[in-house]
Amino acid sequence: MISAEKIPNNVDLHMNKRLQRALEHWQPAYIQWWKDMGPQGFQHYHQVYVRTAISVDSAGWAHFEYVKLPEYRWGIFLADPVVNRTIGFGDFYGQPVWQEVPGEFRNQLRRLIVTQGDTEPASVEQQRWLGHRCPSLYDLRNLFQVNVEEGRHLWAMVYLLHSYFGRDGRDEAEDLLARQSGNRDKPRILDAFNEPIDTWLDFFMFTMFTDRDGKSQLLSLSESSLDPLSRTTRFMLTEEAHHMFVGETGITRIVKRTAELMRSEEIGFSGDVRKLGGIDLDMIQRHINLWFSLSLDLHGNEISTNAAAYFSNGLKGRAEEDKWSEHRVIEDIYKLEAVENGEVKKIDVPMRNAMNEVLRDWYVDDCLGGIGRWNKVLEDHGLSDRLKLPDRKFNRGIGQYADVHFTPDGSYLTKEEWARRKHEWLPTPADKIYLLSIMNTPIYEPGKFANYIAPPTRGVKGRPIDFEYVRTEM
Ligand code: BYC
Ligand code: FE
Ligand code: FE
Repeated sequence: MISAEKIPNNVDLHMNKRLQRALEHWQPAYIQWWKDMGPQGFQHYHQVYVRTAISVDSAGWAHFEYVKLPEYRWGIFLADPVVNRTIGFGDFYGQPVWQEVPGEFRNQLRRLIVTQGDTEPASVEQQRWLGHRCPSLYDLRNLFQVNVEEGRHLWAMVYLLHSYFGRDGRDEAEDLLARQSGNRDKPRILDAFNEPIDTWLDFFMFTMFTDRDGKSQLLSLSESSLDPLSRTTRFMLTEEAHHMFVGETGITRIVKRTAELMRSEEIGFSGDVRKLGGIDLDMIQRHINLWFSLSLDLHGNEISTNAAAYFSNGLKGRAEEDKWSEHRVIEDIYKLEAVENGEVKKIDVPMRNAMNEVLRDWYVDDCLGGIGRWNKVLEDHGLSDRLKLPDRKFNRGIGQYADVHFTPDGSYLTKEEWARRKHEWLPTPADKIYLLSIMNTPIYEPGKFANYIAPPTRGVKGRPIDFEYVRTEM
């Protein structure tokens, strides 16, 4: 068993024997979970060139070494405290932040932390087969980097549960390892985390769009009055940036390769990239439509009393709260596009009740930058095709638009029209079969890349692109 000294941390773990014991008890269950549900086939014989956080300063969390994945040193790190920090929003605006959980908000906070924590191992489970289909060693390493950090994010939430929620917290920490993505009896809490991620196109879309929901939610939790929650999520955000980098640049490289193949002489400049094992732009667009809409759902209902309570009580704020001019938000109104009797109209909602939608606005805006960069690649290759985000009413499963149907342009559709046409806009079973066919043979040779994706512009941490990012060691 790995001992507590091997848990890198900046929370003086050795000083808190009770917490140390609780974590030591949880740790073997975690490692067992990792072996059972983590990257399949990459546990014992492979060493991966990964970054391990060993402290929160910039030098400390960019420490790179080869490790076998189950021996990764999952640590506990809080961002440095902000001196004299005060509550930044809601009814307790201006009061000192909390170092302990107030009894009256215990259940709400536990629920937020559990929901956040549940997504982290869920994503590792969803991605556990991808290593067998990787487009290169560089990408394989990135997958595992994301996986170990999602594992660390689980540790971050378990640390809070063990430290601040006593017995209930310990039970919740165990349940986080008991639920399983896609399990019929014990599924993960939020919808998008129960879909398997079978292809690398899905993986890059997931890290682009769903990890970005991680960013919105972590930004809003980092505003929390519960200071340890704020500090934990602030540090998690530094890792989140890498996950979105993997997603955005992964799609950039696919788009680049597609653009090159479209103009290839071999297919008579016909654009039929599938003849060369490429991924056509329509298929890329269908996957954008899917993962963007699933990730919009993760922001919850447009009108939500939960969200209002979280805000009022100072538990969960808006992303970048300091950019807003007013922080109590008592009289403000949000103009929401609501559906009434099948018609879309603007209605007035008290802003506190619309906090999920306010965060979704921030999210949509944050997604747009990436789309712009993908389109720049198309433009640079002299192509007039463009990728775009679908309307936010498209393909929704949560909220106002869940029972009505819209095209990606936002036009209303009847149920029948939707059933007939949805495969024009969403990935089809044939798409999946095709993607699996071009990913069937993994590429484990350093410096080689599958034909559907361009190499990255640079390697990891100054290493060359053909560096042996994952090596086999018997
Ligand atoms: N699926 O009032 P509402 C990440 C439920 S991603 C299923 O809108 P609320 C990551 C809801 O639970 C970030 N159920 O709820 C990314 C509620 O149930 P009850 C994860 C859903 O609380 C990639 C009911 O509907 N972090 O980190 O305002 C890789 C009423 O809804 C869903 C967080 O989510 C759904 N999509 O909003 C790895 C932060 N949406 O009360 C990691 C913590 C709603 O009727 N969570 N429901 O039983 C929250 O802040 C909130 O729970 C939510 C939901 C924003 C998710
Ligand atoms: Fe995470
Ligand atoms: Fe992430």
